[in-house]
Amino acid sequence: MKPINKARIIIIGSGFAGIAAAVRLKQAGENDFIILERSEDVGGVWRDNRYPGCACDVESHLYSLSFAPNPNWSRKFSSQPEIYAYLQDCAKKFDLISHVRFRHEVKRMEWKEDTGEWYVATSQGDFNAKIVVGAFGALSNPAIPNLKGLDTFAGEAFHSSNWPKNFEPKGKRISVIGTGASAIQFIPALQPEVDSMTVFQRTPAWVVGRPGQKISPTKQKLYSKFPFLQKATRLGIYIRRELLGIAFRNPKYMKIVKKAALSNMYRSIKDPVLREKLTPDYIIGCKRILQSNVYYPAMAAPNVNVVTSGVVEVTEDSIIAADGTEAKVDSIIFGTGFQITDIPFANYIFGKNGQRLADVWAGSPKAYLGTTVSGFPNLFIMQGPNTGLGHTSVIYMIEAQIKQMMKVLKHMQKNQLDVIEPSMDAQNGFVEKTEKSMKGTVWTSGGCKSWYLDHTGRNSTLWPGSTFSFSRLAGKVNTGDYIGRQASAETEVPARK
Ligand code: N01
Repeated sequence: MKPINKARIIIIGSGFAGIAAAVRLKQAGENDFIILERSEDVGGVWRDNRYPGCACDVESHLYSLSFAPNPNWSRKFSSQPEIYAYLQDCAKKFDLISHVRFRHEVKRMEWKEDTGEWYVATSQGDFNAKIVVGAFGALSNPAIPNLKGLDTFAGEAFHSSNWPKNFEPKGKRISVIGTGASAIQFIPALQPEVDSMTVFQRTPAWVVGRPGQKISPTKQKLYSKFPFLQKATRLGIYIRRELLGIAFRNPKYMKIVKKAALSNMYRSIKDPVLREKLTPDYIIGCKRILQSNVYYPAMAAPNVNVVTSGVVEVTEDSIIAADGTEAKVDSIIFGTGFQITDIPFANYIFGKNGQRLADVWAGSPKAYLGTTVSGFPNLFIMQGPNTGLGHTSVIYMIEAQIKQMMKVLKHMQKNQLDVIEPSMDAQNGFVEKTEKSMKGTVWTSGGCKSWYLDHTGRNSTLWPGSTFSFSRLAGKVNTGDYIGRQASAETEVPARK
């Protein structure tokens, strides 16, 4: 295992977070970095998720990088190809491509205490770096249920994030498992094409309307000519979403949003039995609020059957539900989400004393400001624990995390520190405060079982406060919260204030 490559900083992943981190490093005059990308192109989840109907449910003028405004968004909620193209453009515009090592999948990372470096083994050779930015993405590894008999199924079976390029739904009997954020987008896109569709719904989702408003060319030109107009639009969306965030923390206000969701459903679903099947029994917002104008009409279509009983078995040509329903199908599509709290990357990261991140976390991830982990020096995890959101753009949180990272790097440089990590006390303090703020929110008291909660019942996924409160925390370095040292120092010394 001989390192063949060296860079001061390694960024893993070239999605939104990887690109944003790279740009900020460059802007600070740091050019000694490489980006390890397991795929053949930049773009992360927006490169991988190509299912029909794939779009963002946060407005593009907010769901984009603050330093790379795009006046040409053609829709309020852009579709996947446009977001993917935006990320490709950013990588070119900021001259990042030469930094990317494509088809380099990280297999293992080990912290070397003696040299104060990370050893990073990839599918195409080994690397050494002082600093690692883990921009692996929070939703990049699909979760597929381990269904009895799935390996005997003769047709196509795939996850929504691995949509086969040549998949032809026309005239087929399709089965969809899951009714989450992705499924509610591809179900309406497929429904008119297919012969029949059987949707296996475990828990119904609350779905509010989402007008697919186009942004007129005139408006795009105005944004281009007068950038402050675009900034004002972005700010308007940001404020509106932060106001909505207040209701997530005070579930009694969620009644207004529930009304909007019910009227969205009642507009399209006239059958009382189907209405009952599709009406959730938990407080809206407890699981991600979904947005679609076309989901309910598709679910009401005569070629769609909704089964509310769990799937127990798959045979060569059918799916069998717990209530005995058997649906003959040609293809199975899993809209079953991603591995969130048992994140695969934690299995291959080994910190101080050889401790594995997955063992330290034990399925309940904890980090200081969601970004750094005690015992794992010089590692910055983007979209780490408690940085997810239920109400607005995660790109804002990613940029706040990067702000913290840049401040820490500057602090290291100023104080001639080679190695830094948060103290365990600081990390515990952050986690405790976050948990306290989580109490009473719709995510913990909404009466649902969501992927935000880990196996201990703790919400280790979301940030419970406003995004500006996180940004304020991340915008400064509490030097007392970090432990720093020089690589050659024999004992650790607290970083100077
Ligand atoms: O996954 P999900 P997704 N048997 O977790 C069901 C982001 N996203 O891929 O609710 C049967 O939302 C599960 O049922 P239940 C966004 O953050 C963003 O759709 O657990 N069913 C649920 O219905 C989103 O939250 C955009 O009971 C099973 C579904 O599968 C995240 O990605 C667009 C099952 C999973 O829903 C994930 O979305 C799309 C089983 N064994 C996605 N296991 C934007 O626009 C799971 N389910 C930004």
